[in-house]
Amino acid sequence: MSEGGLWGRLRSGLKKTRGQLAEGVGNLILGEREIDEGVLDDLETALLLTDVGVETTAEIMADLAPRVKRKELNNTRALHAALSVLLEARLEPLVRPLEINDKQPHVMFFVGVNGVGKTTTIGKLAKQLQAQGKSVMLAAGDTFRAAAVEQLQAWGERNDVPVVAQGQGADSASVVFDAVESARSKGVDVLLVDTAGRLQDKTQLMDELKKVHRVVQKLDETAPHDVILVLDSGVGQNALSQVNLFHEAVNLTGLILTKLDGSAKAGVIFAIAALPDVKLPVFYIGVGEAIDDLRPFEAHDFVRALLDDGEAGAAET
Ligand SMILES: Nc1nc2c(ncn2[C@@H]2O[C@H](COP(=O)(O)OP(=O)(O)O)[C@@H](O)[C@H]2O)c(=O)[nH]1
Ligand SMILES: [Mg+2]
Repeated sequence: MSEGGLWGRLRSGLKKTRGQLAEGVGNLILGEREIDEGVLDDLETALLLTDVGVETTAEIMADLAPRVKRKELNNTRALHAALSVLLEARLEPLVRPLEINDKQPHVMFFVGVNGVGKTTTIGKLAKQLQAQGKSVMLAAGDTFRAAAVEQLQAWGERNDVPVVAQGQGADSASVVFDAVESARSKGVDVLLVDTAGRLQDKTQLMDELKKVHRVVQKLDETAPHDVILVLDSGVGQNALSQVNLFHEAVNLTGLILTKLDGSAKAGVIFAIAALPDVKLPVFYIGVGEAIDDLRPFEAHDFVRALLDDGEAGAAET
C-alpha cells in the first residue's frame, strides 16, 4: 500500500477529533489571522473536549500564553505551528516500533477489557507480521465466549495462519500452553495470544491472566515477551484507569490504541503520555475495522492528522 493511502486512512480516521478541535479553534487551524483574546480560551476548551486532560492542557497553555503575550507568536499560523511542536514533543516518548526477538516463538499477550478490539487487532497484526516475513500462530486464550474463538479462527483463515484453540469453557492457560509448545515445535516466529476481557469479575480476570503467565513461563521463563494492552480510544479518560489496573496486574510492555476513527477523544493519547508512573510505548494505532487499518504509531503524522486543514496533506484516499 502506498504511503498516501496510509496517510489518508490516518487522516480520515482522526476526522472526528480533528473536527472537535477545529470547532473550537477553527480560526487557528484555518489560515492566518491576528490573535484575539478568545483564541487561547477556545484552544484550551478544544483540548479539554478531546480528552487531552486537565494537566496536559494547562501545561500547553502555560507554554503558549506568555509567548502570545510577548507577541512572539503574533498570528494564528504561528500559534498553530507552536502547538504542533508542543504536541509532537509530548508524543515522541511513546514512539517505539514493536521489536520481535529471535525467540521462536516470540510470545505476545493481548489484554484489555471486552470489546476494545483485541481479537481484531491480532488479526490485523498477523497480516503485517507475515508481510515482514515472520511466521505467525494465534492462540484462542479467550475461552469465556464461544464467539471469541470463532472470531479468531476466522482471522486465522483469512491470513492463512494456524490457530490453536479448544472449546468454549476450556482452561485458558492450557490452550496457551499447547500453543507455545506447538509454535516451538514448528519453529514459528511469533505467537499472538488472545485473552478474555471479561470473567465473573475483575479479580478473577486478573488472576486468570496471571495464571496464563505462570504456565507459559514453565515452557520459557522469558515469556511472554510482550504484554500489550489494547485500549478503545472512545472511552477517553477511562483508558487511564485501565492502563493502571492492567499494568499493576500483568506488567505491560506496550499499548495499542484502537477506534481512533470512531471517536472524538483521540486526545487521550496525550493524557496517556502524561501518566506519572507508567511509561509505555504505543506500538500501533487502529483507525478502522478493515485489515489494513492498523498502523505503527508515529508522532509527527499523528499530530499533523489532528491539526492540519488538509492542504498540507497528501491526497485523501
Ligand atoms: N472503527 C473501528 N472499529 C474497530 C477497531 N478495532 C476494532 N474494532 C471493532 O470493535 C469491535 C470489537 O472488537 P473485538 O476485536 O471483538 O474486541 P475484543 O473483545 O477486545 O476482542 C469489532 O466490531 C471490531 O470490528 C478500529 O480501530 N476502528
Ligand atoms: Mg475478542
